[in-house]
Amino acid sequence: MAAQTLIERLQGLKAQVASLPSPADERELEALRVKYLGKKGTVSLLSQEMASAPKDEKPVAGKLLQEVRGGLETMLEQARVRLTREKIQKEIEQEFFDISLPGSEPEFGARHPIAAVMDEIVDIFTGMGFQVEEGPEVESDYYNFEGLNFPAEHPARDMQDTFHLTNIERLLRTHTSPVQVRAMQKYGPPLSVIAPGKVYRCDADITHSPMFHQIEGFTIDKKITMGDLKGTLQTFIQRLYGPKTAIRLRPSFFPFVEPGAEVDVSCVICGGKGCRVCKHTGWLEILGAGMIHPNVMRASKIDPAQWSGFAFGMGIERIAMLKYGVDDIRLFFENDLRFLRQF
Ligand code: FA5
Repeated sequence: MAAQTLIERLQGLKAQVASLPSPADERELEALRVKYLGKKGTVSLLSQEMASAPKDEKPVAGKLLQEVRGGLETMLEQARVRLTREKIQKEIEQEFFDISLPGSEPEFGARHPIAAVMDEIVDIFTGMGFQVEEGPEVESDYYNFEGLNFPAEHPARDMQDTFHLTNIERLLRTHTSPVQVRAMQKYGPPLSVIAPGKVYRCDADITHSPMFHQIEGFTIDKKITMGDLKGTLQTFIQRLYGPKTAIRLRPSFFPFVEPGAEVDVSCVICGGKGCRVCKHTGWLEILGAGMIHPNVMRASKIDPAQWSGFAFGMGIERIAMLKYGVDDIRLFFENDLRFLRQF
């Protein structure tokens, strides 16, 4: 029998492909693809033969080859779509989803009570026109003490037990007051600043923590008096604890203010009648304050003959303890969820 021509073989292949059963699964699909369209597949081998086919056969053979390849590709693609659909359908039928089962409730986080109280206080002061400033927690001796009128060797330095770093000039700031000097030097007067942040002291018991938070505030302008200080603090306290809360100022000493004062609020627990929390005095001490010392102004090249200002600083944990009736400061830092979930 004479050898078949390329055209005859292509016609045979075309008939064979037309009667191929559609593949039953993905393995069969892949086997068909390799058998006909793979690198060494029938279609590829026949297309290589095209080069040596007689010239007059080439147009017919080329057309046949295209029809065979096109037909195969269409058939395989349709099979792939059908198999994928069947697979998904099977999965849907097999999967059992009980819509009556209760869902798992997502856990929601919340602001830490200290962060929430800080935000509330900062909000009250920004509402009165104060701008927010921050300073570094690793501070120089100059900003933490010297520039605040604590000369070297001055006994007032012992009022705040300091964590010194290996370099004697560097320390963990013991209060937010250094931001006073930094902000005065940066902006000059007139100026109203509120400075929240972390501070550190070598101190630990149920009302003292080695790391705690303070908020500093100060205003410098022409003719600022103690009356402005008292009015500002009274407005702040009444917004924080309610309109019936009273404040009183008692003389006190801080090197960077003159005169200096401790500020008490009428007890937020008993309303001033006297209870265990206020030790039956009716008052709670919450912050230090005073008129900015002329030496602090001079350190920032501000002329105390022209400008005057008040400053105050408060411990946030103490304010939060009073606000929420918490009697041990350590609870704020243990991060026990049973405690934190109560806020
Ligand atoms: C100061 O730190 C002054 N810088 C405040 C000030 C600013 C006075 C501006 C005048 C003008 P004092 O050392 O009293 O002051 O601390 C202020 C508050 O920080 C205290 O009333 C207390 O609430 C809080 N505090 C102090 N030490 C601790 C501690 N170890 N743990 C938690 N809170 C503390």
